[in-house]
Amino acid sequence: MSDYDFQAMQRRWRPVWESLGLFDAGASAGQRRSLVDMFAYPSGDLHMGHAEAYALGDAVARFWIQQGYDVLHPVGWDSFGLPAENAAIRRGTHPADWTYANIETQAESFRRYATSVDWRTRLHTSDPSYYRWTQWLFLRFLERGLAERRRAAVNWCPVDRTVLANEQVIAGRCERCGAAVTKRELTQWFLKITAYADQLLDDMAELAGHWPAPVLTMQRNWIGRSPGAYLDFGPFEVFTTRPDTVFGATFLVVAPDSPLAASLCTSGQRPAFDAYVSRVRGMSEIERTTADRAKTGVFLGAYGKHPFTGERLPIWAADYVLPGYGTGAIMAVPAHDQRDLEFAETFDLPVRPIAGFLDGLDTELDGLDQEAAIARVVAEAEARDVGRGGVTYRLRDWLVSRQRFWGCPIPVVHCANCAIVPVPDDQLPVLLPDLRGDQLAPGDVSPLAAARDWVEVDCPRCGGPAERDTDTMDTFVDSSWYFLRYCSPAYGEGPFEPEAVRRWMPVDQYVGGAEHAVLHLLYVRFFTKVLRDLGLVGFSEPFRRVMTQGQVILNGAAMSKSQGNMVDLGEQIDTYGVDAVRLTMVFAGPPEDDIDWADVSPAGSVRFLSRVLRLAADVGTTPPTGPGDLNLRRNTHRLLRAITDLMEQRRLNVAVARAMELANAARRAVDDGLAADPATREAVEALSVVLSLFTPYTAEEMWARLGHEPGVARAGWPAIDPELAAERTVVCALQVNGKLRARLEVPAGITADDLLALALAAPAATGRTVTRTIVRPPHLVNLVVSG
Ligand code: ANZ
Ligand code: ZN
Repeated sequence: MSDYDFQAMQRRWRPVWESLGLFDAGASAGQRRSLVDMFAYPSGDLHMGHAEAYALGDAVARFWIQQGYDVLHPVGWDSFGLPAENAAIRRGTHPADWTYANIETQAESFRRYATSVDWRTRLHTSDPSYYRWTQWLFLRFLERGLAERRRAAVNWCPVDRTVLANEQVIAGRCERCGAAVTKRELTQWFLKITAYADQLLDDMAELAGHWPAPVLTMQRNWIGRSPGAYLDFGPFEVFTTRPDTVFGATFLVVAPDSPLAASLCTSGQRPAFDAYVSRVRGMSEIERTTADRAKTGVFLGAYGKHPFTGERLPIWAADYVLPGYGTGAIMAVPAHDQRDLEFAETFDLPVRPIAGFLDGLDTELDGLDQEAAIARVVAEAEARDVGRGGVTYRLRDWLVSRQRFWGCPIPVVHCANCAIVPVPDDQLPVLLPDLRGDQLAPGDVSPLAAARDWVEVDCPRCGGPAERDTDTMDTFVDSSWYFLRYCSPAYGEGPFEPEAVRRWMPVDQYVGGAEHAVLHLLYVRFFTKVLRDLGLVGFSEPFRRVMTQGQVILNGAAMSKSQGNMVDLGEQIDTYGVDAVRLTMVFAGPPEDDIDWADVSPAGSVRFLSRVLRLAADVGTTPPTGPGDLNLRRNTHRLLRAITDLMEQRRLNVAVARAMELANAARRAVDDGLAADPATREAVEALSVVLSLFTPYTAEEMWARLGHEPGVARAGWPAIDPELAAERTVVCALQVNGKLRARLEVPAGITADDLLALALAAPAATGRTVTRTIVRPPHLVNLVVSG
């Protein structure tokens, strides 16, 4: 690494860049673009996952800057949350101490990592100047009836001692600590995301092709729209997706842990029912809905009435029916539904075949296909006033109360006279009291409840004695609107300055981890729609384009502290330098794929970077002379065109591969004695600009060696000469077992891989078993086939 002194480069260029204000939004007269990286949670220093995401996002932002766009690329911290609180309990300190110390550490690493962010945008969600507006927005939700306090069975993490949103329960376990989640009856705040279920689904149409398809699929499944019908069986309605099977219904089942079951149960069945319910309460939803579990349940002693036949149907309670879905009650159709069949077999209940079932409607419509039969039954139910077509969703309202300290206080007070009273806007923010250490230890209620002189206030409405709400908001509320705050981080008149949001939003490119597909990415979409309905923003979707990166893993396994297989970002940077780490991250593969750090080579990146530095030194500062080698010029412009397209498509790893080709071509020219040829200089200057997207220090160093003033980041994307860039094509012979079978027109500069792919896709090759290939780009491919 002798001539690749990354330490010296990192020391030299950082202060120079900072003094130039290279990345200030508004610094260019071009069209505006915004790129937002999912902001960091300040636990410890930046890690490999951050490094990957920031390398990818930064390459896109820097590409835009080179193209002359006026780019907003902000930076901030998602700085409320449990890890800070747990650290404060362990250390006897205040969560802010740990939080803001970590933020400083991360900010320093950020600067060293040389991302093109505008530091003037910097925000922290735990600053009162930020959470004041989180509270303000909560009150707007409350005014619109979109925030509601109600009693419900909620997910409870026994380790973190706080409730969790459904989205934070992964396979029955706490998303954060992995503990098995149980249920509790609590009065809690909910944001009514279900009111936006249809819009969240419908608006996905405009995201298709711009958001990763798996994210959209996960959101669609999470919202889980089921069209069907509500049918009236007397004491209650059921939800069914198969109203056409209603004549096969032989019994009814309700969720045991629902108020409905308790109210229906007769006194004779009460002891058995109570015993059953207490068994069910400790179970997770996952357990309850597992297929081929032995069926359990109790008869409630009550009966319902079939909406069409009037038949008396027994009502059971069974754990496979969940309280939170549909109406929490079903009609059981054992002839059509596997779970109902198993239940009928276990408890010896009738199974009624439903061939000819529509005879029950006394019509000529027997033999309809399923869709028509459903429509027929729904129409008939509506006509007889025993049901109606309807939709249900898997999506539940978003539970936002948390019984923890280090979060945004919920800005309401509870008054014996006036019930729930919002804290007036001009009294915001409701500041957190100064609690630390042991005072934060989780108990059955929020730690804030113990801060009596904070809790006890005068009612803003009647002046009588009242109490503050002692829960704090889910931190996902903080992160549902931060991208808007970036546009005017110091604004004091509202959550964001309308004009600034009009200028920069929605976000053109959002970058972050796919693990947020149904958490953050769904909540942000919901918030944006509510803000639109409040008249605060003029768009419905927050992010035009989303790029989700894979994980950095090691030897095929996820890195984790408990596994002891963490790769330390700081150590990698100390060994290989920032640029080599960044280049390795981007070059490893398509952005969405996982990177196995055992399979990549930061040392290889170092070798490449030292080669390009030498190349720049070889070209040096001498003014070029000579005619300008045409072949090299063609190659340079063709590669620049390819790199431009690849950057647009976010195929960043392939763009890097093309940059490496450009470096090789320039090196060959230098070795052939063309160091002073204008074509060589053009190639190496273009290479510096391209590399400034990925390896800013090395690119700046090259730029200096070529005799330029600092600031390669704003040198401008090289102009591509269309004539030089035009692909020349040549005719390639496709042979099969040595015999000419086809002539393919291919680009003169085609790679062996691309040429082989073309050949294999040709009609002459399809259906053959290729055992060996001979590829000589661009003129010949021979496929050896068997049989
Ligand atoms: C009768 C029937 C017959 C059903 C049949 C299905 C098939 P999705 O697609 O997930 O929406 N169901 C309704 N509420 C339920 C609850 N709270 N807990 C458990 N199961 C519930 O599923 C809807 C179907 O799941 C509904 O349609 C109902 O069973 C059941 F051949 O009604 B079906
Ligand atoms: Zn009052």
